[in-house]
Amino acid sequence: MAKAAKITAKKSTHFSEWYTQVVLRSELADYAPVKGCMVFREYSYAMWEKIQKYFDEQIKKTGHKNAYFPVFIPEKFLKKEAEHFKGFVPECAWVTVGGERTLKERLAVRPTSETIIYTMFRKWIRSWRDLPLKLNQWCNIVRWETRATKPFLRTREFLWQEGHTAHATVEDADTEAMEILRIYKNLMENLLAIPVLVGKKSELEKFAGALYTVTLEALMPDGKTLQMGTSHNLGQNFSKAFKIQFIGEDEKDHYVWTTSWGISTRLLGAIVMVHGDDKGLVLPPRIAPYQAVIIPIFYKEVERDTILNKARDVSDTLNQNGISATIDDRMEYTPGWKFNEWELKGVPVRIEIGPKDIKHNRVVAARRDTSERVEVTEDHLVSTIREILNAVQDNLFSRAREFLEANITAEELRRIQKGSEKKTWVHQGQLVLTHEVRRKDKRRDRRRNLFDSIK
Ligand code: 86X
Repeated sequence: MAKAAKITAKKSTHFSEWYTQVVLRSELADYAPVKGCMVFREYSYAMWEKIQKYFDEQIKKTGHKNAYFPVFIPEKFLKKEAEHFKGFVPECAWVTVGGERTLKERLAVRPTSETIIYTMFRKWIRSWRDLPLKLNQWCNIVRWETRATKPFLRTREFLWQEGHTAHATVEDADTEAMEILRIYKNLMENLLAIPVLVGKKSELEKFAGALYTVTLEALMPDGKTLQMGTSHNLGQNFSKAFKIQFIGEDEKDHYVWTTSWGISTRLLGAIVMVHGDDKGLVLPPRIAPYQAVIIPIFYKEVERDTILNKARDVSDTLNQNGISATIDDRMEYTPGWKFNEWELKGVPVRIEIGPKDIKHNRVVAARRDTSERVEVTEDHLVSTIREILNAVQDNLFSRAREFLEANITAEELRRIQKGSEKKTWVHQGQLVLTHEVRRKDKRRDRRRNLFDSIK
């Protein structure tokens, strides 16, 4: 029998090695035979699809539509925005040859799509009736990283969504940037069970092309923060560079106000880091490809058919009731071996069915997060498993929130408030502005209350 993959590095002492082992051995991802690139294997891609489904529904509800723009960006487009992209250009990958011909103008492989999308916005936007224009694109992104690669966290190619919107007023752009933040925060907290702090970047840290940049940051177990998502009010910086004007109701020409925002497959790395333990992945039920794994346990051949049939019944019942379950009926592995494997893969609930359980019309359910085992009578199968899944989801979020709150001190908050910190945070729904921002930008200050309500 094959030896079960095991995590040997300890999360508390060898965090980086632990992370890599978990990602590879749980079969979330693999290194690709291309430097700096990774393969999103089916187990992690299923999670990305859940993120896509959730976010897609939310943005459709708020009036956004999906579109797709070219992966090749002519160099002159990026040059138009030289000021805003300063510092980024070394990160671009370039196509210089097509077929056998050297190109007259080299093409960047999409590092972000502002320039190509705003080139089209210029063509499409004519009057105030065309606004707001709210588009989103799901795509891959290439950035020529030179630092060490980490699956999901830093690779030369990754997947994301980028939203790009155009509005008639700065207030509309503010509202848009804030609405997306709220969707992001809900996604991170309710789906991924990761608490985040929302904060406005300092003038130094914001995207150079933005009026302001707001990000959602999570605290990782090694004490570092990870940027989970970002939303920019780009002001009129891009509309001026790309000449995106509309005729207002006042019949005068105005430049539009734009926003852009994104989340990426980096979120999958955050799930691993925040919730995983020394046995491997621990997946929040709402993002887990399988919420329950059913393991039939039999000692004699005669028990086999009865138990497998029961396992199928249980699986069908759960799946019909919206709980995604799978049976591990592989004959070549022992139940103990399977327990380890599915713990490594972080499945929230394991359901064991043995001869005694059949006799008593019950199954045994084991929680991945607490290792707690309970007997579940068949009559209450669906409701009990549903309760357990909710309990796991809640517990993972509470654990992560306690860690965050234990590690952000009142003193830190005061330091931030005094303005010695570069970042400004929204903590517990309360925006904490730095002294610098307050003093320098009165207009922004007037609009500050918009952000106070983010919960
Ligand atoms: C900044 C800005 C913005 C849409 C987001 O943060 C969310 C989604 N875009 C992205 N950024 C760049 O503009 C950029 C540009 C080039 Cl040319 C590059 F090579 C790397 C970049 N990285 C970030």
